[in-house]
Amino acid sequence: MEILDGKKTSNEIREEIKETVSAMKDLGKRPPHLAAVLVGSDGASLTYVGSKVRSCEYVGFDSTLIRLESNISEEELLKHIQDLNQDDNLDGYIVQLPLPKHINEEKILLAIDPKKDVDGFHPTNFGRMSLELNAFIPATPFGIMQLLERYKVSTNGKHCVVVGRSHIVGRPISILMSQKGPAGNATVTVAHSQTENLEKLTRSADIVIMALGIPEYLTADMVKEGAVIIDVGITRVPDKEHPKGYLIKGDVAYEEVAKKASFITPVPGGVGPMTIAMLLQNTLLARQSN
Ligand code: BQF
Repeated sequence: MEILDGKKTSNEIREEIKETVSAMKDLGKRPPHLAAVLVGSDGASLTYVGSKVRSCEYVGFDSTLIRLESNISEEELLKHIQDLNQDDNLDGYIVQLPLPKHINEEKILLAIDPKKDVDGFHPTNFGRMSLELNAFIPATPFGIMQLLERYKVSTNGKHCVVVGRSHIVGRPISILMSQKGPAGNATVTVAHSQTENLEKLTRSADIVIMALGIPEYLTADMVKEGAVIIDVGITRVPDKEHPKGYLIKGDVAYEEVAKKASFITPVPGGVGPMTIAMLLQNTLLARQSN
């Protein structure tokens, strides 16, 4: 069993980006600039945005955090989006999800200029990715592809079962894994809450990608000997023993599944840190196309 170390790999990618930025600055060019919009003060969202901003600083990017009250109207938020679209000093920006319930996420994502949509959530980027055109690829699927590629995990002709069909992880990773190219060429099945006989499906898989959000759902009896296991889950489970008051659990019963796996991502330290690194990569790409 080999651990797909997302912490180590994301640090390597960050170093690569840092060197590129340093070379840009040496040539007198402006560094990449990322902005993040955070509406409200959900604990997890604050943590995520915080690590994005800190990562920007680490690699030498400019960053701007725009914090807005949770009761902001959709109309007001759209005004901020228009300003960001028109800001020539900004290469890309993200709107941290989830948004408060009174705001229509789809409407907000549609308003983002696809050229600045470094999260890759705009339909234009989703469509372009699906058609194998240049596009911003959503950071989590992009991170999973990088892990598979850098660890030379063989995906060619393999059966990949993706559990979960979200627009941000499950659906896009299913598309990428079936496309031509490195970490692609897999035969992909998308499973979800309505799938019948899921255990039979996951047992037949060479690669299982869990993006369900149910802690420790995938158990050892559900996987084939030698399978590759990618765990996208990150659920905060209350735990009094822990200083923060919670523990982070993946969708995989790690200890038992690891014994059967050829490769496995840990939680924390697997897919999560890769997500941050690929957001930086997308921002660098946005800067390079300006
Ligand atoms: C780790 C996210 C659900 C909903 C909105 C490192 C992150 C997570 C875990 C992180 C996530 C999840 C992010 C670890 C960003 C990934 O060490 O395991 C980093 O910051 N993520 C987000 O911005 O929004 C989310 C999950």
